[in-house]
Amino acid sequence: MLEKHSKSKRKKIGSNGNAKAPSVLRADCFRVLDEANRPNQKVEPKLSKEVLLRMYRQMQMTRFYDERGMLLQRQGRIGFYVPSFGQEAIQIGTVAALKQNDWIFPSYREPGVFISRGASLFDMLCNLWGNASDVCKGRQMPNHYSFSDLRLFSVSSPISTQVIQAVGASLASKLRKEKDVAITYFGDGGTSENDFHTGLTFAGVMKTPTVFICTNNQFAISVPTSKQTAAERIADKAIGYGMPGIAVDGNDVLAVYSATQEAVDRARRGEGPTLIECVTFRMGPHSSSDDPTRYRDSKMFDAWAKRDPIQRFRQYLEAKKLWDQKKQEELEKELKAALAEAVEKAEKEPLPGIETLFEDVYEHPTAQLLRQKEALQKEQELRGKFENTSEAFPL
Ligand SMILES: Cc1ncc(C[n+]2csc(CCOP(=O)(O)OP(=O)(O)O)c2C)c(N)n1
Repeated sequence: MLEKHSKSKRKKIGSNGNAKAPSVLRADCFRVLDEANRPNQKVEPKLSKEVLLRMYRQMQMTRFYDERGMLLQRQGRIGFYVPSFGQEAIQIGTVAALKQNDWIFPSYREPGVFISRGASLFDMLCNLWGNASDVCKGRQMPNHYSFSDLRLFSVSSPISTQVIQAVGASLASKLRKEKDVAITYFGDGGTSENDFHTGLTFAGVMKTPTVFICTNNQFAISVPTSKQTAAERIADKAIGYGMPGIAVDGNDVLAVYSATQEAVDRARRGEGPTLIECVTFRMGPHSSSDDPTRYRDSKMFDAWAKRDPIQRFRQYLEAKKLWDQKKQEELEKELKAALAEAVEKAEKEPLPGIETLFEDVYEHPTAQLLRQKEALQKEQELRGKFENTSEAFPL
């Protein structure tokens, strides 16, 4: 598949020849589902019923989690949220192609990667509140989850930092003769960062077992991809790094799965890295602080709304007689109840104690830190003594 979609053959391949309706997706993207959501049987992955239904469930949970995250922020219950509306197929399709021991280096817009790897909703929500049960004790930004036991590396805010981290981890895996692959996720904006160039150069030269997933959602906050690069497509950049590159319909979970599976298999066989560009559209704001109506034409949104990855996959499952309205209603009820329970529990958690400011960095705190801790404790005692009196903060 990777060879078939290489640049030289791109014009001949078209869109697998099976798309009848016009698409907002470029014709050179690899896809399994056509615009009427019918599979191209020549490239349809052979997945069991259990796997297909699990993927659907995880996509749906990701959507509900994002909806809840945005609502919690709008209600003033959490401070900030980064939704991934419309990008569910990329998150779930890629993780489905991994083994549990493979390393994952996500960006901040991948709740579905955490959900499908097996992170608990409660633990994820504790990060949104930055409470005492949050593994980072509120020191990370919201949406910056971290699950070392699941080989889910903590999210970095500076974009594309995770690219070089993934290359390092996969090089270590190669040197130790382990078979674990590393996968990393970044946006179209992230490809303009030096870390992208450094990471892919190094991966190509060292033939590391790395899979690079570029989620091309067509915007880096308000900057369109056309201002990010003059390249015809981001996948073409792979040629310069000496690795295969493929552009995939990012709203087609089966296409994302197949392309990732092929790249993961190559990496595990010792044949080196792959760059996969998943073409999609950011259906929501950049974050809860953003208003995309100020810089985006609503027509773009409307066109991509017709390609909702969850609806498309649902139609595919229904055609296979694996899904129906009754099952949908049961699933929605079950997932929303699980989410509501986790929200209720996470919201009740206390905030981290102020003493935690001094913990977890040094095994033996420095004298200066100890002095600061003592000063803070004295201050707190004073505040307690003068609480609710004007003497606490004399003007
Ligand atoms: C090195 C760096 N520069 C700038 C920023 C500010 N910033 C945060 S998100 C973002 C846009 C990133 O866009 P993209 O990589 O396309 O990913 P997306 O947000 O669309 O998922 C920018 C510029 C940052 N976090 N790090």
